[in-house]
Amino acid sequence: MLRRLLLLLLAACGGRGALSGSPPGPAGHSLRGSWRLGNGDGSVVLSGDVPGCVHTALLRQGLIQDPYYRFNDLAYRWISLDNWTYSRTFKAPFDVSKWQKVNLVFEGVDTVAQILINNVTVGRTDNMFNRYSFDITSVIKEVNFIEVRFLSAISYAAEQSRSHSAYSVPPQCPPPVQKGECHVNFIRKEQCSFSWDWGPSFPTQGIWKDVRIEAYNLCHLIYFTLTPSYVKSAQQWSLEIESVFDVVSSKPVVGLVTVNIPKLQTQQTYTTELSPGEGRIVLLVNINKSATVQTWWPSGHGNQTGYDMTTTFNMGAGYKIEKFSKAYFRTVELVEDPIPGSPGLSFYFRINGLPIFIKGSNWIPADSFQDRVSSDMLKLILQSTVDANMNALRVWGGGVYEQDEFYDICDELGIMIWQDFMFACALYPTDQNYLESVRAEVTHQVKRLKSHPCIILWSGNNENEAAIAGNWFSIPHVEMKVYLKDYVTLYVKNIREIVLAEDKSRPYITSSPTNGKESVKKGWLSPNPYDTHYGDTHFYDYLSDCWNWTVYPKTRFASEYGFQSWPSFSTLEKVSSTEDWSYTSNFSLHRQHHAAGNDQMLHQAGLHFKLPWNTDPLKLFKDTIYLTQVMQAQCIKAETEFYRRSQSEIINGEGRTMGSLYWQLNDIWQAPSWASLEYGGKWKMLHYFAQHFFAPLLPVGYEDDGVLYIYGVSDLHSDCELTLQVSVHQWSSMKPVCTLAKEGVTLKAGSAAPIYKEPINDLLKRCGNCTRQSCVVTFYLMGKGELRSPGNYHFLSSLKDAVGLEKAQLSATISQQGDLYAFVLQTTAITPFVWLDVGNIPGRFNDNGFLMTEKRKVVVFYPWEPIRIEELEKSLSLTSLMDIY
Ligand code: BMA
Repeated sequence: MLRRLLLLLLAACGGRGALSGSPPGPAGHSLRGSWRLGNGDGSVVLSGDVPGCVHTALLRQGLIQDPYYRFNDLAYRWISLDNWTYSRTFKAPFDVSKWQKVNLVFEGVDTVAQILINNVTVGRTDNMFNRYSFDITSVIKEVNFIEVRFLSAISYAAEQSRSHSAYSVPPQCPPPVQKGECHVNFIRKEQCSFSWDWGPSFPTQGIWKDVRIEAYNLCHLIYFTLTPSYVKSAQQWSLEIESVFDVVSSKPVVGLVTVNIPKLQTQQTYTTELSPGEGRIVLLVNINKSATVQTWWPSGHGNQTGYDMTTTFNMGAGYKIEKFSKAYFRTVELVEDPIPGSPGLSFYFRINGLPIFIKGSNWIPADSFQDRVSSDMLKLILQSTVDANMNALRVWGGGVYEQDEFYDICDELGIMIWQDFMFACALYPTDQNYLESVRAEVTHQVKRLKSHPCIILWSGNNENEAAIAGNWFSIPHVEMKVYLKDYVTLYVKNIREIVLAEDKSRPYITSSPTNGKESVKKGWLSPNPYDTHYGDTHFYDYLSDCWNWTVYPKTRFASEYGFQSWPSFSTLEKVSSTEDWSYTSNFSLHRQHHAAGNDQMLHQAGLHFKLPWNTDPLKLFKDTIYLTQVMQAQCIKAETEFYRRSQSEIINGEGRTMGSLYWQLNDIWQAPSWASLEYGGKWKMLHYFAQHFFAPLLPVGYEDDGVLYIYGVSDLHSDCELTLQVSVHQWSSMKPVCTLAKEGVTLKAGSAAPIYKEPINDLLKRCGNCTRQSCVVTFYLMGKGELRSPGNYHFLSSLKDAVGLEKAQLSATISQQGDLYAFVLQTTAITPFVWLDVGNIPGRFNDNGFLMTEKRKVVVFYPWEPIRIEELEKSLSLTSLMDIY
């Protein structure tokens, strides 16, 4: 939003009167476009786009292949080890002598660079997340030569680590399986760009955001932010408008500011005075009490209403700025209160006064090369987020603070954002230069992002409290003190202080996972940040049986948990060649960045399924991919359903789980990972499952001590009267052996409660000749009108032990219906995990990966681009569990 505002502002004032006597408003001129790019010794010279990076420039010029192809991440390591220079000439777009101040503004430089204009060094950069503004008033001429001389991020990080000689700041290097670079914690750059356990090492260099010249007299608006608040005593909304100016005038600048929100019948005018230097205007606009304010709600809970608003600054001497923005109204509270019957504290979010169960996932960078993350791609992934019934994402601390458009879309779609600061899985230095750089970064990012209603939380880092508590880096006890001190210095005395000063409207936590207030009590570092009685937890266990809910922590808030799977063959095919297409190829090993990951997937799958077997190696590879996706979807279903059904109860002091964010939403490249969306946006089976297990109304089945329980889970705002339908099928027959309808089930708004209970033995007896191996239980909830839950099921045994499951004849006929396509599926027997795959055709189904107990089912395909029915017919492959043996 802010970027849009700035552009509007520049458009409104840009260049106006610039060539006449005394220009009133500022002038702006972007230096986007084609630059000259050369490597350290001048042996490689090409043109490169700004915004952009060296890798994508080389790729566009055909000087390298797709960096994601096969083993190219290793082959192209030289690119990041070299020191590149971007340069160009440009004409001053205006008569520079007419302006009091001319700045060179970089919205983002990646990362370490010296900036020269006409051979004069005008500044240096060392932080990818900072915004840099250099005063070039005395340097700029009519025709100019600008150079941005980069130093390799890898060499810089190594050098910084070497010169930090007093004590080491671990980890030195990532584990070898990640094939990455060392000392990333010494550079303020996307931490996963030096490799991660799901991503390649591509430490980019480049000007990754806009760069422009800004010229002004008098004063210039740098930041403009809106923060809503609700004053309970007055029962009134107000809006804090903060404007930060650079004032170049030697005298105070007096002006009039008018704020107008027509739909809320609110218009106010203020007299303001800016003193020379950096000036701030903070205005509090009280919203007309007779207007009804529609609040902004998370997806699934209401509309995302925003109000058009105009702010006009009349700063004298004809200097007028008009800003058009959207004002949103919502409150957020992180509730950490005692819970009767439970030690510890709650940990949940209240939005507009309503406790909301957080459903979603964790966001990582959508590409190693940020300039390839298009707005179309963001829209697609974020739309897929709400389409899967999610209402939140955590922007994880090892990536980047996302581009403005990301947050704009989240505002519009109602996706709540848990925003980490960019520190992850490491200890960090706190020397003066480093801290200053971080302080500037945090100040900038909070100012840039705080107007977004989607952001509901600031969080200091990813897992760094846990790293100290668990002594991940084997620091001898006697040396620990300095690291504890550094931790508090960074996340509490600096980051937290800045956040509290800049934004009082949202909660701040120091880390994830953390024990929240309890960690604060323990000097900000808990001995066990994974404590289920406090704060949030991360939980990973690849060895235990994932269908067994008793292995999961009954936590207050599950902010990370997950299992890996392989992306589909059509996605892998683009970056591999024939010899790579097996589960144990060098390629398959190379793309797996998590030690033993490929084995863990087979181990987990093997607990409940027979592993695929085929003499055709390609079929075997595809079937194995399919089974890893089945395993992942089923595991995360079990775990998420456990968290959702734990929201209203306390058992042995644990429970009241109010959030489930699985790890991870999206992929950075084509490789095995925890993601539910593949690189490019294709839905894995898990994402289709998420649509069900995150449904607003859901029945959840599980067993405890030989008893089947069904819970009702509701995110609805009112209590509802429901009928629970339970059916039992023999695997060998499509006709249920028994059905049962339980009427008059009431489920309270925003709660989970047991609605059905039956000992398994009774159920088996009641339903003819059922055994655990021969039968399966399915169920759904039905309410008044359209209200209906998705269907759910409970397996009574592992499917590898199932008796009566047949290889079904499964077929599909496709017909076009407007922009959509209907797939009529027919089967001859009960079919578990039916999977429709249309290869590279972009789009998604309305359902997939399901258990088919009916003979016929219609599935709808939503294409993301116009396609022809013949292409769908040609690309379609149907797979189900029994097809892989
Ligand atoms: C979590 C994350 C990431 C990692 C994931 C899977 O701890 O914070 O660091 O990718 O686990 O290992």
